Amino acid sequence: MTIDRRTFLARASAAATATIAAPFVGSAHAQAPQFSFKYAHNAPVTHPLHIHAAKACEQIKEQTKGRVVIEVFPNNQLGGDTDMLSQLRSGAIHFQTLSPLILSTLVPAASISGIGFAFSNYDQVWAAMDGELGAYVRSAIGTTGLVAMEKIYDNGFRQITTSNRPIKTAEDLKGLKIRVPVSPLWTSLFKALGASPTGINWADAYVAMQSKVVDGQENALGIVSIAKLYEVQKFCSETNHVWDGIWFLANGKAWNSMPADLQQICAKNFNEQALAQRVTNRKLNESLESELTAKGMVFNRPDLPSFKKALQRAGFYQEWKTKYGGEAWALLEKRVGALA
Ligand code: X2X
Repeated sequence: MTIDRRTFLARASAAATATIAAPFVGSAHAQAPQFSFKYAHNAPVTHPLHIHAAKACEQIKEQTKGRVVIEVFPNNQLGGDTDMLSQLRSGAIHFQTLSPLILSTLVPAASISGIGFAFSNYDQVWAAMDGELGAYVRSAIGTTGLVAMEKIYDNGFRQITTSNRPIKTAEDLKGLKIRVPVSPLWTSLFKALGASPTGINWADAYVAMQSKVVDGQENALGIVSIAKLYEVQKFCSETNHVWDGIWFLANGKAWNSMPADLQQICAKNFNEQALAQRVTNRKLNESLESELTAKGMVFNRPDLPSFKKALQRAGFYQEWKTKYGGEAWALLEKRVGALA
């Protein structure tokens, strides 16, 4: 039997409703939770994002003595990233973890942390995201009815993989059919580099590579390994072209339905696990080159200045500086130096 996506989603959401109702019909001793929330995300269950976020949810249940119960739907069970974002806005789900670049389809300012070749190391990243730039973006998120937790999780520095050729200089990107997440900035970045990008949700990315709709993609090595992209990709070029984070987002109405003491317990656990996840995730990303080489991937270290020069020539930085505005751009450049 085959199940189409719509049927699958309908079943998944019926199952979700049933699970949420369960405590009410359970043993006489079981306290019904006061707040039953759904949290959905795109990561496989072995990814550090899931492991740490699920731990935060368990601890929240424990520390609120069962008053707040958050059920986790990993691995795109409730749809792709942009579908989940719609559900988060409507209140069909209550929490989502999401890349700032994809969030920019709703909050344009959010993608600023993903400007190509901006951050060169994690010290710069955390100084910006735990500092003024992060605060600027969180306040923009707040104006849309969503709430972002203070500490952003780490997806990592992204690398380009392809099935057909190593990317050694910006020239090698010319005409490359590459999958990028659904985000105007990502599409703009790869167009400016001469590639031919297509925005595809992560939920559909593997199939796009397998069926050769695209020849390449870009992601941190943790995802490349966990999603077994080595089955459909051969070359890995260590461009580190974009640092990508993962905001922990709440539907504002659901969040504000909780009294302050419960909000505090939730925020504390989400933020503490973010700090722990940053460590786990970085170790994972930095440890995978030899494992992926053993699986058949061929690594190379590209000529990075050629990419930044190509972007400057294409007017990429100037264009995005105008879009974000001088205030936001100054907060970024304060941490990474002059870009344009
Ligand atoms: O969609 C992607 O490539 C991923 C998994 O890295 C994100 O979550 C942005």
